[in-house]
Amino acid sequence: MEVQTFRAHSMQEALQLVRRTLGPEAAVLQAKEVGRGALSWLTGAREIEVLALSGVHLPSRFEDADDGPTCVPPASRCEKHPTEEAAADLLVPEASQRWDYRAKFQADLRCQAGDLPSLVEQLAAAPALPVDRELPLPSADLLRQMRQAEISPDCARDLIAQIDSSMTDWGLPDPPQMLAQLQYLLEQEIQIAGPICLATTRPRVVALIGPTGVGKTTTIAKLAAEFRLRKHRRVGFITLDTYRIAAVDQIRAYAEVFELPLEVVSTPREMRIAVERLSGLDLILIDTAGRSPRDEVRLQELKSLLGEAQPDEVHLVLSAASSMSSLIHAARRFQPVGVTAMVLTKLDEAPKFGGLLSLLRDSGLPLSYLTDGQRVPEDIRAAESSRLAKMMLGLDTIQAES
Ligand SMILES: Nc1nc2c(ncn2[C@@H]2O[C@H](COP(=O)(O)OP(=O)(O)OP(=O)(O)O)[C@@H](O)[C@H]2O)c(=O)[nH]1
Ligand SMILES: [Mg+2]
Repeated sequence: MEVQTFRAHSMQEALQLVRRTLGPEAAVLQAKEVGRGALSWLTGAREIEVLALSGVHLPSRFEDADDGPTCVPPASRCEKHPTEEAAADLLVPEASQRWDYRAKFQADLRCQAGDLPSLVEQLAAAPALPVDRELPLPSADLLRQMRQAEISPDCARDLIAQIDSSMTDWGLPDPPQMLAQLQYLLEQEIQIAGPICLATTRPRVVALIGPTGVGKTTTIAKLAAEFRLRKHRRVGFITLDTYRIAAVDQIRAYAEVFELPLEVVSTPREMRIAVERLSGLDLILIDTAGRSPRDEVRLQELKSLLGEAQPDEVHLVLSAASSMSSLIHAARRFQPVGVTAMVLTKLDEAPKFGGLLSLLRDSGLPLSYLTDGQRVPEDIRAAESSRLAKMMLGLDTIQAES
């Protein structure tokens, strides 16, 4: 008795194949839909796979109990773990030693119906996209690793496809080589704006914008400390944040600590005057009020106020700890304000970084700085693609500072 596997385009074809090969008495053990070809996970091609064997007689469950054959009943989940009710249903008259297949079928149905709620729960709890069993093992492992790092299913599949096509001439796929290739592809995708580069003849005007509470003012303080204390450049602040109580006090405190001039502006005219006043400096950092990405009116207002300052760089500040959908939405909404680069803050609060790939792809923005803590000036660094690629894959983490 040998179990054989048959594959065909349809169930009908598969059964014909079984009959032709094993004869009319062949019994089908299992039939399922599977992917067709090595790249089925990409192409979506499907076919039917049937497991069949000959040389045994498997009775039909629909045979009449009186006429049915005397045989050992097929094993079922209900028999292994019978509930009291199902066990009662499965009782067979010992004298006849016959199996009541009709009763057994009904018991099985009841058992399976009882399983339905837990199956539904399992499906709901299952990851959105199970690892494709049809993938060759190294690719499946890589896909699993990307999903654990929270790289979106679309991005992960796309990266696997790129790896497959780039490695076709390399012989058998080698897992470390594939991981290195994945890291390389990610590094290529991460665009880097580079840190703020000061001009020699006039001040560099740099504005930070973004949603509320993402760390704009703190990042401005970190940048000011870097240029003022470490690079000994002349730095000044302009703040547009006259909306939030204590917002001006917050930046004024930093201005006093670093001994920097501060201009508070709330109208386009005041903005022109403030920029003029600070024109002898090397760097003018503009702090802005946090804005809801949904508030179109405030975003327009921000755009027109910033327009008066004619900034060289507008950095969109986003917290890496926010949900990916809100980050993508915020980036889309703020971009028309004239964003030139993106700062990612609160990396220390984000559990995983793989999702950031979707944000970078969607926005197309280059990264300027990454911040990973509240300490001024320590917790900031210029964005670097190789480290971020490792972080996205879960191969590097942010060490929590005490
Ligand atoms: N963990 C962590 N906290 C940060 C980071 N950057 C800023 N924060 C904290 O985030 C909070 C808000 O920071 P702010 O700089 O006031 O944020 P903001 O974007 O200026 O806020 P609004 O002006 O109100 O829109 C503060 O408690 C900061 O200390 C960071 O990289 N990591
Ligand atoms: Mg602020």
